[in-house]
Amino acid sequence: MNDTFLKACKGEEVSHTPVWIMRQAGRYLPEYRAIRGKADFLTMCKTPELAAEVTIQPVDRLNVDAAIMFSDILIPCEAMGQNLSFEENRGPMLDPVRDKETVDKLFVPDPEDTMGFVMDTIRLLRKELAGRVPLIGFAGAPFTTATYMIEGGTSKNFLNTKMMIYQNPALYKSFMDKVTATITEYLKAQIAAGAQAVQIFDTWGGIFCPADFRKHALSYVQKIIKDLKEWMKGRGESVPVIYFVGSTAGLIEEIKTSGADVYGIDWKIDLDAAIKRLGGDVVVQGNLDPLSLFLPKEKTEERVKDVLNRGSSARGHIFNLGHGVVPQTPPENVIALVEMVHRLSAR
Ligand code: 1CP
Repeated sequence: MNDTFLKACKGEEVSHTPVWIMRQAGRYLPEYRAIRGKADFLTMCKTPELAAEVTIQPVDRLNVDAAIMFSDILIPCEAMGQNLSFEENRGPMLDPVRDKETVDKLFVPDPEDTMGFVMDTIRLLRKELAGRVPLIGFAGAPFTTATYMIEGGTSKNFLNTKMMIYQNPALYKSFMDKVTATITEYLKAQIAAGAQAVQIFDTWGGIFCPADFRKHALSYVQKIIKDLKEWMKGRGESVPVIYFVGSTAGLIEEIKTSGADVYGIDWKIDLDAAIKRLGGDVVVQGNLDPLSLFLPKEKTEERVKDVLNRGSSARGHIFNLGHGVVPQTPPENVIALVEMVHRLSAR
């Protein structure tokens, strides 16, 4: 049983720095593309056997210290009553939520009834992994999830989202209350099904100035984490919560108040500087630039050493990229990265 990841989340001593890779199950792996060639993305998410298979692929191939269940942050949007599809090469498409009538039609779903396939995937994975590595569950943060729901897909400047926030704050709040309740119940269901850590992805949190981030994004994350912690306490459990925000550098003092056990840091700030601003006695995850995997191997290794050195000033460090691995990355470079982290951090 490899528990270095869970130990590091708790700030306990470990024999090496654990490493996993955001988006480790995905298109850069030929074995993922082979399955994806036969099934569309949503079918893969909704078929526990397929979702479990692609979750385990990077564990086999890369020797990472944690598995992250294969799914997507937009699954709860469909469960709330919104139309969701993934168009080839266009990414996610949703019917935009922009007025009160549409918000009123959304509901807070029972996760087992509407997203039971996710919990089935988790239960299957716990059996198949059999303690080999811990399993991470996840959800999008309310704000990041809401941007897709409001824009109807991905966005460059989030105009419709900010228009709703600035012009109709009451509507935004009532919408976010529903999204927040949905994600809270969804994460509880994942933990009850066997997720051993959960990560909240706030990929787009960095599009705000800090004051707006606190009010319109962070406050909802704080509520989720507080609810989760109280609920876990009642069950005698303490599953680590990781909070990842894109464009972390401008928001370090903010994420410090999130209540998370582990802070995900992107690559646009030196890890030791982030740790210092977080107060030092913290657990961090990150933060190699994903495109460092295109450098010559010895240059990548220099950067890995540098991240490990900087990370050593924290109570705990989980090695990861500063964001997801890109589809063009050669798998052998990702394998080499994991090997480097293990070798260079061996105590
Ligand atoms: O065509 C395909 O095969 C689909 C590509 C794909 C994949 C592999 C999508 C569509 N989602 C996923 C899986 C996924 N998404 C995981 C799997 C677990 C793992 O990490 O291995 C996870 C954790 C996510 C989370 C996710 N989805 C985020 C947050 C993390 C991040 O990368 O910032 C976001 C923003 C999404 C939305 C989404 N889903 C898919 C795409 C292409 C996108 C991004 C669209 C955009 O750029 O706005």
